[in-house]
Amino acid sequence: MTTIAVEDVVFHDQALIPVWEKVLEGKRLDRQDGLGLLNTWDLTALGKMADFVKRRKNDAFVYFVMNQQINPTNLCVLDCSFCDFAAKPGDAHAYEMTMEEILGKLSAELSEVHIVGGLHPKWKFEDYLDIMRGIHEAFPTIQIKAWTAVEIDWFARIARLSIPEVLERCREAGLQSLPGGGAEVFSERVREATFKHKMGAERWFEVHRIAHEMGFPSNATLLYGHIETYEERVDHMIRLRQEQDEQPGFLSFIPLALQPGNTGLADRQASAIEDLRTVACARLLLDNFEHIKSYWVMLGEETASVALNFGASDLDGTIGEERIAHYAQAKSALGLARDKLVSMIRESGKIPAERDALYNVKTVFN
Ligand code: V47
Repeated sequence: MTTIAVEDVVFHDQALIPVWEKVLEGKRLDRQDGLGLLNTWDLTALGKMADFVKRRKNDAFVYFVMNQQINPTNLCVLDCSFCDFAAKPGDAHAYEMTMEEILGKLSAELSEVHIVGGLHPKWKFEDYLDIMRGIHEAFPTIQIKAWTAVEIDWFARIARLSIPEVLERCREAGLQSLPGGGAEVFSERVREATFKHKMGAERWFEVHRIAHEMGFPSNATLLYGHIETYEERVDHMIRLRQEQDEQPGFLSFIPLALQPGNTGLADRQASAIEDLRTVACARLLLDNFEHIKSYWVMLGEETASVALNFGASDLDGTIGEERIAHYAQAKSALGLARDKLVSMIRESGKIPAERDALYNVKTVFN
């Protein structure tokens, strides 16, 4: 374990000192502490604090996975204002992937396929199961991380099944874990204003709790950089921490920076400073989460690399091709090669570790 003496961190923002003392004593941070972290301009001290906690948890390792994202359709019955990806029947950008197209994007060297898409107005639960079955049959070694809580809830409604029944059918089709999307911001105010036809926090937590009870690990996200307040960001993280105490099962937390595109929700993407504060705050508040992801697709490669010294311990993966952020005009590449991820991690002074979807380490690049 790496240790840092108190005097190793020079504080220009004196308000951070009591927070740092708590960190050193291993005490849990509270809402006020979280707000102090999000409001600080003392980025150097903040980064050191978050990196200290990151090292205490996972030493100098930063993880990544050889993965491919599949967004099988963008047809969606919802109308969330932050989403440029969703389409209605007849829209020029509406699409549905065939099984052949999906399989054509996969190869046996991948460890994970991450599947998430729209709530298609016509597809049946069987159609979604067929996607997993088809992948699992063709590539049995690729682990399937699929469907947000919103989709699981949708399957339950269209198939008239309970959540445990839906998840059991998904397990039979090859599902191994759930991604963390659909969480957005657990604030009723934000939900009313930006995604009022989508499930709220209670149902999101219910689906994840059932998944965890049934042995499916999952992730959790936060969509930030739009109309949410710092208080709402912090409350979101604290609520996740509480759930992880009660029913553990979250593998990683992923702050998602809004890609404004044509959403009209923000004039510009959150700044790099804002991104780094959010990642660091998450690392320091979420003491029971093993990993904070630096999602390069939405942060951009540069900020994502810097975030590896602000508490992040995971870069997600090669991705292959992602459409949700890119329909909202994300400037990042569509996919990155393994070598690129390794060099981004090395350049940050960390040790690259290739993992599978469940964080089993495959190769350490010393
Ligand atoms: O739930 C939609 C978000 C999420 C935009 O679990 C947007 O490992 C930014 O959940 N700008 C889906 N974000 C993606 C997701 C995810 C991503 C990476 C890793 C994992 C994981 C999960 O994307 C949605 C929504 O919150 N989203 N539109 C946008 N314009």
